[in-house]
Formats: sequence, structure tokens, C-alpha cells
Amino acid sequence: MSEVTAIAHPNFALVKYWGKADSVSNKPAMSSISLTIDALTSTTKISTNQGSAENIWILNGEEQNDLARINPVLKYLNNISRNNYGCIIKSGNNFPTSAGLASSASGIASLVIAYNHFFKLGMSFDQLVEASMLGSGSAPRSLLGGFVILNVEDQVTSETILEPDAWPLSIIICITDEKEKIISSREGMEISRSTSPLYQSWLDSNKQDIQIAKSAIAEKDLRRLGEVAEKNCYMMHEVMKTSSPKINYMTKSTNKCIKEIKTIRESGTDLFFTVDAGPQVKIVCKPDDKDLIKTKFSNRSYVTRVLEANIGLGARVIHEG
Ligand code: 2P0
Repeated sequence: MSEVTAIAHPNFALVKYWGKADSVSNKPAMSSISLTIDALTSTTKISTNQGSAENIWILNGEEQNDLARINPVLKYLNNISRNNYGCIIKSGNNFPTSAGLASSASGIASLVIAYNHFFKLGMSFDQLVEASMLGSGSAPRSLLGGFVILNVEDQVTSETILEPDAWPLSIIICITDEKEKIISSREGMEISRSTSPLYQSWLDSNKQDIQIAKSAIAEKDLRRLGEVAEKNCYMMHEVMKTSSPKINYMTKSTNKCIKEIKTIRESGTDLFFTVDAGPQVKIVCKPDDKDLIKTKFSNRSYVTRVLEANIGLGARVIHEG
């Protein structure tokens, strides 16, 4: 086997992670619940850099000078594989990178799965979680499909709480700006943890939000899930905005989308939104309502692109050669 290719999908958190318990293991300070997004894909192809110890990382066709994000992951994996050679890692995303669409989660999850298969490591799921968390605190959620909980109470565990086809839902993604973010999530989280006066109450509210979201998912109650997801999203953005320096990933276009979503909801359509570390707005709705919502946002000047997705599967190998 000279190469292995794996794919993973990004995930959008409905109960979010913003702040770390530990910057070495990159363990999140709070549990989170996400949805894996099928139409967006990160692909990673791995092979060895024959005769050289140097790792080469090509992302979206460009060789990266800074391997800081993937180095801890490779170190962890190399310790298991006892591989002394470098790797050639070619990754690509079919959606904007570093723009609040969770490309690091899917990119890292696909890397870990490809490496594990390439070196025939047979890693346990706990090891896959640990390895991927080193690259992105939200990556362990992209290892799995459906609704996924990343529980951090004792040991970190990642678990599907509802399979992708158990509750068909549509996800509409309103892209408002494709530029890469200026403040990375990693920097932003540290600024918030150390400066926001709301950070402690954000931490304290996590358990309750997790419980409400879990029971809404078990009951397939879209309205209740939407209420807790929007509340959690607003609170995370308040934590960001009350940080020093102030962090604001929401733009005028983001707010226009949210206003429109509320108008659509008032007219009787069941839908909710979430926004992450970027200005894009993600909408969750019933499949029957997706065309109406898509058409509405396709005609808005503040939305540059509308993407449509369903709930996706976990990370997996797609090719070996
Ligand atoms: C989440 N985000 O739960 C939250 C909501 C962004 C906003 O997890 O520092 O790229 O590499 O662990 O995983 C984005 O964070 O950050 C993220 P690191 P990551 O989805």
C-alpha cells in the first residue's frame, strides 16, 4: 500500500465548545453536541516521504510552511506507528477553509483516519479521539456521523446519540463571506477564557444545555432543540463580544440572515439557526421546508452562496492504492 485517502465531514455544534480545560491535550472545558454535515467534505491523502524525516502538508494545493496544527497529531500517531519517516499529507476541502465552517475538525479527523489505516495501527476509538483532539478540539465529533456528543466530564468521549437517518433534517448554509477569519478559534478561546466576565456563567450553563439538547434530540423535538441551540449560540457570541479585545465573528450580513430566519419562523415554518467562529449562518429545518428557505436566501444580496446538506456519516477511508 503506497497511499490511503480518507474523508470526513465538518460538524456544526448546537451546544458549543468555546474554551479549553487544558492547552496541551487541547481538551475542551465543556461538553458539546453537534451535527455532522454530509455535503461538505475534507479529503486527506497520506503517503510516506521516502527516505526523509520531513513532513510535508499540502492544503488545498498549497504547501504549508506552518505545520503547528498537525504536528502534535503526527507526533502522537508516530509514537504508535514507530514510523521514522516523514509523511506527505495532501488535504483539500470542497468548502471555504478557516471561515467558520469547521474545516479544521473535518481536516484533522480525515488525517487521523487515513494515518491509522495507512500504518495499519488498529487504534482504539479512544485513541482516535485523543489524537484528533490534539489537532482540533471539535475534530473528535467529526469522527462520527449523526448527532454527536463530545463529553468531557471525566475522560473525553465522543458518541453518536442519534444516527444520521433516524431523524431526517436539512441544513441550509448561508455563506456571507468566504474570507479566512482574522482571529483563530484557538486564540479567541484563550482570550475569552482569560478575559470575559461571562466565561464562568458560560461554563456553568453547559450541563443544562446539554441535557435539554439531548432530550430534544431523543424526542425529535425541533422547536425545543432550536430554542436551546439559539440560546447557546447567543451566549457563546456574548462571551466573545465581552472578551478583551472584543471578538466578533458576526457581521451585518449575519444579523440580516438571523432577522430573516425569525420572520420565516413567525410565518409558521419550523427552523432554527446557529453561527460559529465566522459570519456564515447555518439553518436546520425539516426537509419539506428546505426549498422555500433556500429560495429566500438565494435571492438576498447579503448572501453570496447557499449550500444545502443533510446529516452525514463519520470519517472513513475511501481509497487505498
Ligand atoms: C464548536 N468552535 O463547538 C465551536 C463553536 C467554533 C465555535 O470548535 O482550538 O477549530 O483547534 O480546538 O476545533 C472551533 O474550534 O479549535 C470550534 P481548536 P477548533 O464547534
